[in-house]
Amino acid sequence: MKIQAARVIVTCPGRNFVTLKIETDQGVYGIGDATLNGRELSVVSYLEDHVLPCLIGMDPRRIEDIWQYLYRGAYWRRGPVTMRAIAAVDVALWDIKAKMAGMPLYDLLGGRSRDGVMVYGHANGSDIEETVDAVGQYIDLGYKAIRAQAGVPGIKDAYGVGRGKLFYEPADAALPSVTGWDTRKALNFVPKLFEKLRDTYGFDHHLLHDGHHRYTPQEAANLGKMLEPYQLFWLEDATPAENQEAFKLIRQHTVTPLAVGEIFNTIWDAKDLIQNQLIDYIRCTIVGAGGVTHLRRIADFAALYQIRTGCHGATDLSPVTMGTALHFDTWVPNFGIQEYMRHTPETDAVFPHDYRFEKGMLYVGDTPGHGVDIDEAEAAKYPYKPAYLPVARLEDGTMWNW
Ligand code: CS2
Ligand code: MG
Repeated sequence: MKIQAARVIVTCPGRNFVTLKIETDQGVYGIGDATLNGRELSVVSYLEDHVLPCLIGMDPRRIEDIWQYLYRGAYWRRGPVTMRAIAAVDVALWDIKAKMAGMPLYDLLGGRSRDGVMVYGHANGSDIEETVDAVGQYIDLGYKAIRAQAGVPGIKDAYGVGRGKLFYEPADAALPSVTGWDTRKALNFVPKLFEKLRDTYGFDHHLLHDGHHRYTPQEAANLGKMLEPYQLFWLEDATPAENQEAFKLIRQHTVTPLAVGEIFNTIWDAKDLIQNQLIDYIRCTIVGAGGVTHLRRIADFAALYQIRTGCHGATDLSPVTMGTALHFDTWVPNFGIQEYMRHTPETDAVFPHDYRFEKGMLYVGDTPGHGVDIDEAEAAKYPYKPAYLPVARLEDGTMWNW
């Protein structure tokens, strides 16, 4: 069996997605996601110019060997571009293997560990009142877990506040827009949001919050401590994690569970955090961290330390990643939660899929493979449009972490 052709498809049904399609000489094809928000075309070039020519003629059944070939063989290891290109190939190959086996991917991975996958949605508003209403809407839709973010008085376009209900799309301008940040204001405000949420809805639902890399370790420790009475499911990206040791300080001061990893690319980004038990949830996902082959390695390592998964699932992760992640979540023994931001109807039409939402859970279907396809005629209707994530500056103009 041989890989006969491989193509990259770029489409923008409301936002940009980069998709890889690998075709075999036996008529079976596989689909992988290679989207890197705001830097999409760099992965297109990496794949088209440097990866796809090597793949032609290879045996698509040798997933592990092809993964190692692309990882070790590049000599230049890791990084978001390389690892997304590897992820796209890896996911397309798992799709092919599962289709050939006539099995849904979760079966090939080892079978079901659970019936459905608990997800969390994003509730946001321009102030506390709007966010409280938005959380109520998610509760009405049956969600068991909800992430809450609100506009902070005095901060221009605080992180996580969208324009519409149920959808949130930060990459929204042809050049990065400038947002603001002020840690003092946020620290005074965020605990009040969660106090109001617990007063209004009680403690039956899981509540989550994303710090989006904005706090120093000391500030993050302070926030975690102040949030303890509200029993969060997790506080995410409380401080940047390039220096994994930074989490030690947070950990020493608070029992609020910590989650990190949406921008990690390999197990090496998480090694110290995991083996020192500095986090509770690892947020790497399929497209960001080298596909099923590598994410499985990270999850198994995390399981040794009772750390659970919490795959990133924002809208910049295409339905191909979402579908594959759901198969992974259905199998992985140390599953925690799955982030789920709904895609627009245009995106859903480009990527027909068989997963479905019911009462706060997502369920994978039984179609052989990962259950997500691409309608190329639909995709062709939406050409690429440059769109960047915002940047953040402090009041005095200093660049900060968006
Ligand atoms: C976020 C994302 O979903 C999350 O937790 O941190 O919205 C993130 O900002 C985007 O995926 C960036 O592309
Ligand atoms: Mg996040």
